[in-house]
Amino acid sequence: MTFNTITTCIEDNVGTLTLHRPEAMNALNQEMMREVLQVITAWDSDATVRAIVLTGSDKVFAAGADIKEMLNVEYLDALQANFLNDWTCIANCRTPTVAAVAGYALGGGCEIAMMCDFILCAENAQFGQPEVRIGTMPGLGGTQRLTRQIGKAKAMDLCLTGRMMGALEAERSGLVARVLPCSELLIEARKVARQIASYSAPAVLLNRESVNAAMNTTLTQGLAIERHAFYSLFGSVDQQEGMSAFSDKRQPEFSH
Ligand code: DAK
Repeated sequence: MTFNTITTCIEDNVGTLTLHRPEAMNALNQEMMREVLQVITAWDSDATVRAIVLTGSDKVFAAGADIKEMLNVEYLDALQANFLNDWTCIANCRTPTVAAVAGYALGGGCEIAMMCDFILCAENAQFGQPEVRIGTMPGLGGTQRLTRQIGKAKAMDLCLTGRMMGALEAERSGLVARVLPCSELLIEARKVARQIASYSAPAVLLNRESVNAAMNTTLTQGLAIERHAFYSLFGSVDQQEGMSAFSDKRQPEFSH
């Protein structure tokens, strides 16, 4: 597959999708959205792709939705076309996703990074929801996911001032899982993704669904979901293999 706004590769069961519009700070235009949707949909139905890394360049992950493309959009057009909604394919994808963020992740850029299962970032990363500065607001989860991930005080601070948050503050606040030297970001993100891809796919799936349930349910409901997911893995060949391998002091061979 060849694309105009992204590049892709699959290696060791890991798909890497790189946003690539260097002339526009990787602004998220509709062509990019269609290309990302096409790739994520294909990889999500390909059992050999067991983890996905979403990244940009070493200067910018994405500077938000394409402002020039939005200049002339009117209310009814946006409403009826479900404008920009296809970006949610990242959040809805069932394959584990790791965002590898270097440089700016602003507006929609920050929002698609937050749609991934977790974010690794480089020391030069800058996160922000600057939409208020151009008379608008986040529309792809910024007010919701950010508030759940870093709490109301910081979410309000970012959304109402439009300021940027650096890598260390993002890590302290719980927005990112790890901060890495710029030169190691992609190498490490792929290593992490390969590690996830090496584990039993059903176990990864249920771990993921259970953690996600914690974001959307009460504690009682979440604990019940976790308990049933845990029990269900007794029905998995890979669980037997994993536990046998531990007892036999050998590496497990998962069949997924
Ligand atoms: N859109 C279009 N072009 C952009 C852009 C953007 N978001 N960001 C940068 N560019 C373009 C610049 O216009 C410039 O193009 P030329 O003038 O060279 O043609 C080129 O990229 C280089 O940018 P700068 O010259 O500005 O570079 P600097 O290093 O000086 O500054 C910057 C980098 C990232 C700090 C700055 O470019 C910037 O502030 N960019 C805008 C950031 C921003 O406001 N982002 C939020 C956009 S609104 C929804 C889904 C999504 C959304 C909403 C709803 N639904 C599903 C309903 C999302 C909304 C947004 O993200």
